[in-house]
Amino acid sequence: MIGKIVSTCGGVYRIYANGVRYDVFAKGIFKYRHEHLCVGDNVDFDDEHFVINQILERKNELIRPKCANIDLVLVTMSVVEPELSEELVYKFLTYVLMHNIEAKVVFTKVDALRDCSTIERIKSDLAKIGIETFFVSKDDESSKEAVRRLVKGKVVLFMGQTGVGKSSLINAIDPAFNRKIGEYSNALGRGKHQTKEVILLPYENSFLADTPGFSSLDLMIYKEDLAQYFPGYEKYYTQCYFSNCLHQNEKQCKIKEEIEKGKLSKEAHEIYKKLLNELEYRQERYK
Ligand SMILES: Nc1nc2c(ncn2[C@@H]2O[C@H](COP(=O)(O)OP(=O)(O)O)[C@@H](O)[C@H]2O)c(=O)[nH]1
Ligand SMILES: [Mg+2]
Ligand SMILES: [Zn+2]
Repeated sequence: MIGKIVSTCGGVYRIYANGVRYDVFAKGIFKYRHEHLCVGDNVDFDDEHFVINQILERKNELIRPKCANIDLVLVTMSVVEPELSEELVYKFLTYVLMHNIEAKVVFTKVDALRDCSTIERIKSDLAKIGIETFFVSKDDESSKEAVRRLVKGKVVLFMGQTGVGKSSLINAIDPAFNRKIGEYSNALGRGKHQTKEVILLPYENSFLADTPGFSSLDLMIYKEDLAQYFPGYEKYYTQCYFSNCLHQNEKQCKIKEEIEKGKLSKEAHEIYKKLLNELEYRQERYK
């Protein structure tokens, strides 16, 4: 039978197939071959002996949070607490885009937003490069409907820091999920971790992935990835004079030209330069 791994716990895999959940083990052969099963995997399993026989080919796979076969990532960012970080939005987006997965941005807690000017500018910058943004609040009916439409028929992963309201949003889609909500802790300066690992929640003909909060430091992005996949840059980067252009002071840099023309955002490029300084070159990985 074919099913999807929706969660794992202590070597037991929970599989969802045709509306039924099965708890199954993996054959030893996976360990032997160093094949790692993960949430999101589509597998062929034996529903009499409860073992997984085979992993079906993955269309994509993220390492953090660990999940396979994602159709859409909703980069989730609070506009109040934890404080809105435009830098983090771009970092998350780069990470998702470099895995060739579609991304949209959901700004949460708009009920608590006082000044809209920054958020409007970010929204228009993202619109320029074809990234859709949504503004939601967990108790607002039209927000709930918008998110329900967004997730229809897809495997959707909510990515974002602890405390931005990922679990709240999932509960807003359907209260029956009853996801634990973490109190945002001012003392710790971050939300308490309530979601320990990725879990896929079947919803109508979709799957919603609730994920543990993680810090941006967990993301492995190298300078070369950033130069190619920074949101909006992939379309142009092959047109730079140097094939390994980092879009700094190189001659005939297409990215800089597009910024001059107003096609790409200046503010975003400042973030790009800041991130570039923080990241490592890929070759350093092998030291
Ligand atoms: N004001 C406001 N608070 C929210 C909203 N959504 C979530 N929160 C609060 O933010 C905190 C963290 O929410 P949670 O869903 O656990 O975040 P997660 O860690 O991303 O899953 C909780 O105290 C929620 O009550 C919202 O739309 N508006
Ligand atoms: Mg949560
Ligand atoms: Zn360039």
